Amino acid sequence: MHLLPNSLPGRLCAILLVTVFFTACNSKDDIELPDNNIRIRKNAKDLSSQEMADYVDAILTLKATPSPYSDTLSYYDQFVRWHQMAVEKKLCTTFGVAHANPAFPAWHRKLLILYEDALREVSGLDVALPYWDWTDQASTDAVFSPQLMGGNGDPNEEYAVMDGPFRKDNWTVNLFTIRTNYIGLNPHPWLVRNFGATLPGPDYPGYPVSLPTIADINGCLDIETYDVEPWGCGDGRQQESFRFCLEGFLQLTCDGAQAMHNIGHDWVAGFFEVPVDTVKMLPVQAVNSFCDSIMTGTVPNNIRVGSMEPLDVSPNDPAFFMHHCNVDRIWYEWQQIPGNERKYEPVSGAPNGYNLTDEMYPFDLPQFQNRGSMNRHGLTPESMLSTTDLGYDYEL
Ligand SMILES: [Cu+2]
Repeated sequence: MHLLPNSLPGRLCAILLVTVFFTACNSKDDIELPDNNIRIRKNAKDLSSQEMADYVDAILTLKATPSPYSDTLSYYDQFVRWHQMAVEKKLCTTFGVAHANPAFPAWHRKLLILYEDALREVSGLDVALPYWDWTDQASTDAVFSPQLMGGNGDPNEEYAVMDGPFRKDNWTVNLFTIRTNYIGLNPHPWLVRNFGATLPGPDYPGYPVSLPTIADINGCLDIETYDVEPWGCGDGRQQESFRFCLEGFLQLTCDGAQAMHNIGHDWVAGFFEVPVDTVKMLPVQAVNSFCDSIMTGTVPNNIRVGSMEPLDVSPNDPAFFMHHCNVDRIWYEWQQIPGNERKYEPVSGAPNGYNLTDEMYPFDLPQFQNRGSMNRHGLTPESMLSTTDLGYDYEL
């Protein structure tokens, strides 16, 4: 257990804390959380109206609170940035820790537990993350109701979200994609959604988009192996690795048709066309802060995508966290099968960030070690294997 904070003031504060028997100690290393009971993450449709209101209010408070990890971001946007940093690293190194590799479920479990802790910290309420069961229409209806995430975008407003707590005039998007094939396709500083909409052709996305079914999920749960080499995006071996199956890449190249987690992003975001200008393709560029390089490319200037589509900044839409809570729940369900409890491959020998005891980027960066709360739950895939150790369970 690493309970002592890293900084000297933090350590003095911790010693003082013990000395004066829990007299208030206001170091930023010690966040106050409502209680230490095990939290139950429920299906969104089973939340009471009060639980829905508390969850939404906590998210809005998080957006209005400065990040304790950065001088320039809100606490909510810090989560978007962490996700983007993981993608930036992958764009520069051909591997990263968050996607298309064995740590995908563990990396996102880490992001979610930090997010849940942050919501509890800023609200003072014992908030548990609710999940969106893609196969349950009542769950979909609850998630995208005005009481939770708000609904589909308005076709007359380029599919801007116009209802609910995260509507256009009440929620600002501050971080934009650096993925070369998406820069310019989601320029809106508000949320955009066009549920289930697809476009033909090889890109954006070029395949039908529908939510995963119970059979799809059971197909993944039946797979006994956690992951297999080459530790990337499925290569026609979707049924050989639980992680391939859950993440939802169907091909080694990561292109083409998608399933499960990946297609959930596609479904919420949607794809659409806007009137064509005389210039057909737009040159685009953005800076990748991981390798300090300029990402360049060209994109069709008449294609737009919703906020959940550009992978790096997809947490801009708070529905991201309800989607990923369901991904986490499916991993949890798989872990309940006898023999699967602590399964994880690879233990060692793969690129750094993939292995059981590797620390996960960017949570391991020194600049994010200023609070004990970053390390409370550990930084490795191994430390993410038991939800009970992390303080929560799922109501299935
Ligand atoms: Cu992700």
